[in-house]
Amino acid sequence: MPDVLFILNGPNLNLLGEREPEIYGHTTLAEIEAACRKRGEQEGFAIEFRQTNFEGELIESVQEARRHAAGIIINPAGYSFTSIALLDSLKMFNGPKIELHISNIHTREEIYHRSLVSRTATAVIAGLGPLGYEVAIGAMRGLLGKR
Ligand code: CA2
Repeated sequence: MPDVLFILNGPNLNLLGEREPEIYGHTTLAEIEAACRKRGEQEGFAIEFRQTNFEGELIESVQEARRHAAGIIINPAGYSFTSIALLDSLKMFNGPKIELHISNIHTREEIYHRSLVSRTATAVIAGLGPLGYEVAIGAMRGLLGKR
């Protein structure tokens, strides 16, 4: 049975490719999901890819990951900076957790500089654009060991 990776996406990421291409590019979330599935297959992972605009739903996915996933890749979007509840849920996940941002949050306005989620993340990827997702999947293979 392949290891399962949960790839979780927070609010507004369903609009990727439609607005603010100068920050987030032209790639849609569906295209990112397709690339993740392809890379996941190459790395021997089963991919569970989700997006939600609801904080509680994101937390429920993290809780579900405790039972089913070897690792979590999460783009918490706006909840990165506000949600202690999301931070608490991630703290209870024992496997590797990669926090991912498409943009480089540190070159943006100050409100995007202090991610709460980073306090529990194994690693943080920011600024690689959609490629960051594939880099994170490759890194998970290293963190979890060989197939
Ligand atoms: O760069 C990222 O991936 C972010 O997590 C995206 C979040 C932002 O709050 C973080 O600071 C960085 C915002 C996602 C908003 O998504 C949009 C998608 C299309 C158009 C406009 C916003």
